[in-house]
Formats: sequence, structure tokens, C-alpha cells
Amino acid sequence: MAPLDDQKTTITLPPLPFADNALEPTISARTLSFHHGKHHKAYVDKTNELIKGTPLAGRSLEDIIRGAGDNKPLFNNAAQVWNHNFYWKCLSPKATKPGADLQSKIDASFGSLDALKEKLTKAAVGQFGSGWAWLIAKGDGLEIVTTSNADTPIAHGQKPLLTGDVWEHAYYLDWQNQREAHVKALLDKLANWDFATENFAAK
Ligand code: MN3
Repeated sequence: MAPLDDQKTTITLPPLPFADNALEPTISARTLSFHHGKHHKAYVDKTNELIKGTPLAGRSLEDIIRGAGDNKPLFNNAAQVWNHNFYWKCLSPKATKPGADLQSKIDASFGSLDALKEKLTKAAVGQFGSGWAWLIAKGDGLEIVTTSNADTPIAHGQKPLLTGDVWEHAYYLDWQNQREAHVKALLDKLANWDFATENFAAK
């Protein structure tokens, strides 16, 4: 049996919270098999490799991200693990809607849920190259932000509520170069507003 310290060093790949084909046709089982089974898994494996034998072994993912310092490969891999853990929870095969408190805040910050979706889509499409588009809670309101490559709002003290992955690996097999159509479908059909509402309540 491995010593406890060795077991603690391990960051794990969470299973998907839905069946592989549950998000079709917006996200195919084939995309999920690569995105979760290969890309997300590779970030987990690389993070474990990079923290092994260092003071960050055994720490939480959040501690690793904040403690990575100048170790860019470690920051990138750990942040991508966190971003993907969060992203899967942002997707739901069943229709959901924002809770009452979140909906009022959406109305106050953007005018309506449709206006929020439009702004989030615009941000996702405008993110040059790879990255993420986020709805975050900021002060008393809500904001849309994007991060580049692996960067994550939690490294900047921000509270994410919902995200869309706009790396090409998230949509290329299903949508090719149509990032905008993919993001629109994601927001219209798969956005998990129950999860965003929980995040809003816990902010
Ligand atoms: Mn991804």
C-alpha cells in the first residue's frame, strides 16, 4: 500500500456528470471522448508529474494554481484541470434557468438573459486564439470576461459563475470553424443555470 503522502499528491480526473452522448448534437460523444478522455486527462497527468516531490504535492488544486509562481507549465496544466472541472459542471443536457436572485442580477447588469447570452457569445468569438469566456460575479454586479489559454478567473480573485471553453478542441470535430454557432448552441441548449445559481449564492 502506498504511503498516505503519496496518495495525497494525486489530482484526479472527475468523471463527466452526464453520459457521453447526453449533449448531442451540440457536443458529440466523440468530442467528449477526446476533450475529457485525452485533453483534460493529460492536464491532470501533467499536473501530478510536475508537483511530485515538491511542496505543492498533496495540496488542493486551488493552492497549486496560486502557488505555481513562475512555474508556467505547472500553472497552465493545473489551471486547465480546474477550468475543465468547472466547465463540465456548466453543461446540462436538461433545460435550466437562473434562480430568481441570479435572474434579477442578470436583469440589472445586462438587461435580460438574452442580452447576457449575446454579450457572452461576442466575448467568446472575440477571444483571439484559445481561451475561455466567463460570467463572473464582481462587486455587486455581474461581468463578462475572457481569459487566454489556461488563464483562470480564480487566479485573479474573481468568482466565476459559468464558462464556455473556446479552445478549438472543444468544438472543432462538431462545428469546425463555426465558433459563434457553437457558443450560441451551448448557451441556448446546454448552459447549466442551476450550477451558475449555486455559484452565485455561494459567492
Ligand atoms: Mn478544453
